[in-house]
Amino acid sequence: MDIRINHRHMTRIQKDVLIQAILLLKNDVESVLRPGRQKRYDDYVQIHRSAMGGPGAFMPMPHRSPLFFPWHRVFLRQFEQDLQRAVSDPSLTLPFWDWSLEGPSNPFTPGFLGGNGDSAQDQRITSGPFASRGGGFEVRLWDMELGDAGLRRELGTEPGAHLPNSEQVLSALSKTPYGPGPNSWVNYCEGMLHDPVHRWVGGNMSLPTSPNDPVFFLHHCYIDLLWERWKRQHPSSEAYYPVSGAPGLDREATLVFHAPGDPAPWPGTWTVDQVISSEALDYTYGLFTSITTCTPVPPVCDALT
Ligand SMILES: [Cu+2]
Repeated sequence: MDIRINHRHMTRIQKDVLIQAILLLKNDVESVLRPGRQKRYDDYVQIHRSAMGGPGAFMPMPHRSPLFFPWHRVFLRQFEQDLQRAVSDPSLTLPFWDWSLEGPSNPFTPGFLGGNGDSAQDQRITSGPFASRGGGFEVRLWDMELGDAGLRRELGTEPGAHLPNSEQVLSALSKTPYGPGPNSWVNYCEGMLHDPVHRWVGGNMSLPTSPNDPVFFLHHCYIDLLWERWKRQHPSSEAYYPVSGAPGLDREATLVFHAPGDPAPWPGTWTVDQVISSEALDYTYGLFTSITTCTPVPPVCDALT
């Protein structure tokens, strides 16, 4: 069982292996969707873009829909397993970014995901392993074709964008049922927790091609954790809705990662029902196990509970 942890509990070696794996997917591992024209990392950008609309969009859509949690769960797990294969290290796991914590939770450091964009360079980031100059991660922006180079961020500048605080997270977690309706768990979490973080990071994270920024995966990992936490908090609520009778959206629906006639990005298919438990995909989160991954710094450990 793979155990995902908060990025700030990762060792230096774990961070280095994660960065190395991301760079391998970006620069070396061949694409499945468009071999010879992009790399494996770009496949994930392409898949996510097609999940947001436009030509070749997947139907039904996994955004603004009950499919939001299950679809992203499979997407992240496939990426995580590609990372593991890239470095032949099955102990590698995706870390999560708990953006409701301040200070040392910030993953935008030169030694990890790199910093903010430079306004003098069209918001391109200039530090860390994914910087446009001196980094190893040339973001040839995948839109419909590979385009402009350089990863962009504009931290905290979009009006109204914010990082939700812990009270807002707790308030969201109190919402039932799973769906439907604007005040349901899935819609409230997507709109009130997930969306503002994309907009707060800004740059590439504000676009349908948001996985161009590796922080996408740490952000969504925390969103995935919150679904697990919500299920534990509301054991008598259905973990997913609609339960049945809504083709394409109910528990029997097969999650869609490619348009009909296009190549599949990976072998195998999953129904919603098969991914409602993270353990069924062979991973869990450190804070739901007895395994303590916490370094003995009291504020950090407190934040885990
Ligand atoms: Cu998404």
